[in-house]
Amino acid sequence: MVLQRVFLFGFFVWSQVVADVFVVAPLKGGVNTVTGARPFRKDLETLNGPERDLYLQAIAEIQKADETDKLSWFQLAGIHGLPVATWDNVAPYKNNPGNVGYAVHGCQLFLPWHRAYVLLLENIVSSHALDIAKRYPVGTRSTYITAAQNLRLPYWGWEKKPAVPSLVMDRTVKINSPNGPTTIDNPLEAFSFHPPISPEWAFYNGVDRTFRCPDSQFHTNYTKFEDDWISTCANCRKDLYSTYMDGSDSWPQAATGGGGNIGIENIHGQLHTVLGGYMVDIQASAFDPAFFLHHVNVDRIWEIWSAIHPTNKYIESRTCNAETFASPAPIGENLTSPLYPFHMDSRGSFHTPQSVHYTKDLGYAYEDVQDWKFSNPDQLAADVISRVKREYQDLAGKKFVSQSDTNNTASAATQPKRWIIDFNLTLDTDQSAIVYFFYGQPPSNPDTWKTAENLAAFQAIPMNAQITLRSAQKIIAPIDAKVASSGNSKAVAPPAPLTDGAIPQFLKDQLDWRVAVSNGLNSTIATAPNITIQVGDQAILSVDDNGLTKYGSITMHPDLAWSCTK
Ligand SMILES: [Cu+2]
Repeated sequence: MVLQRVFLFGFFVWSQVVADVFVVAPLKGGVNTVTGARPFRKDLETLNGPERDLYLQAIAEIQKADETDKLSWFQLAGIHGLPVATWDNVAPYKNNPGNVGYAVHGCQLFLPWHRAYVLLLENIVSSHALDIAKRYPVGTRSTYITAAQNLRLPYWGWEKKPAVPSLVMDRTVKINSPNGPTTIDNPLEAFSFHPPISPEWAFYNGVDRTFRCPDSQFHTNYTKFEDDWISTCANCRKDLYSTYMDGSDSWPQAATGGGGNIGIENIHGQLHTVLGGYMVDIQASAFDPAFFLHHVNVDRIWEIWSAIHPTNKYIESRTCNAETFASPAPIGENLTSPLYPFHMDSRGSFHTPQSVHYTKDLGYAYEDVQDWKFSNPDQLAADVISRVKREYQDLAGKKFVSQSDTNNTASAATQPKRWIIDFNLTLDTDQSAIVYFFYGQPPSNPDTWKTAENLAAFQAIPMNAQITLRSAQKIIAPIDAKVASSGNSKAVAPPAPLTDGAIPQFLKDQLDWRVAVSNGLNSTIATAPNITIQVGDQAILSVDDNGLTKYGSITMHPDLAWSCTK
């Protein structure tokens, strides 16, 4: 093993002694220090040959490592939530902290924290891969060593197509090992606890293997997952495209939502919720091998957004009302906030939002954002935008505004607008939830809600996500088209064209909502959720040559706010 374990022993009793600190360092292999070119974190679907062989074997080795080893899958996954335990000697902020891990959610630190977390696994995978490569026969050894040096963690590009890659689902995989071709248990399909899982996980008690979208026997039901993901994915693609192209320059809004932006964190929550099982529970999600595949993609989404918005102001100094294993609430958010428990150097300093801001400092890149090829950020932005437009051809040009609004563009008095639901949901549950908004009445069968013709918007909220009060803003689907196609007696088609002034009242009259909760096994309609809804509008100010849309500030209509318990 060539892991960067650093042992420092002071010569004097008063010198700082930091024993056995794991340093999360940028990988150097394959990095061109002259041009700045860095190996890609690849789409899992394109990972092949020696890199695929090494990656799968490395993950399998980490999963098999003894659970007392801090670099075992068990302990690495445990950093995020359960078990509530110290990692790398980073102490809890008080004795017996609540049921929390080190991970930060619902704050600006969400993206930087998870970037450091993914980099930690990348360090360990790289180290295993180099060891494994050296075991190959002389004839192929040098090829495998080069592959190991270039290996970075792959991602699951879940927004690219509504299907689960076979490498995520198959129970076994064929690889070329140092001893020749062989079949192994697929380490990306599940993690098996060993020794058996502790009773601390009441919900999962007795099930020693991670599962997804489970049936009543706690077996993964992929058919259900793929069906669900097809409809959710259509929604998240719109959210993502809108975040890239229509969203504001504001970093906090892009990261966590607000100002008409749903936020990358909320988009990421949809996969957690729909994949279900371990993934839906924030406290247990990191044990599922899909977690890191998912979070590499989330990291990629952040990287794409940053390239498109080169002048964004990263991290607004403020506090965030969240608590973690190592920090009491509220957490201070600024460029130098420590990202516990990830050590940046052998002296025991922690990574910060600043230290993980640029991938060029972290030894990896994504094919979508090849910064070293461009002499300035604007050229890079133009290249990334053209890639995004190609990837989202089906959505390009659709601005999610109402038809009547676009019809009104000729009028000097009105500007085209988009409409936003701003909601505050109070729900007493520790289950995951999905809140749906409809024009008129929802269909009676909750299973059809996600694909209902009169669906205006929906938002998935993972389990243990401070769900008792959750607010978000959703851009709603074009009003006229949805209402006209709903064929629902309760939804009344607006007098055409609906004037801007009449739309808020129309929405208040027409918007209905429901909340479905899930314990990971069954979905039920939530009891007694309370919601406060306001609608807002946002003028479309301009569309630049690249197709990037600028919006005005949101005008809320608080006089028409309504509150409701079901
Ligand atoms: Cu997380």
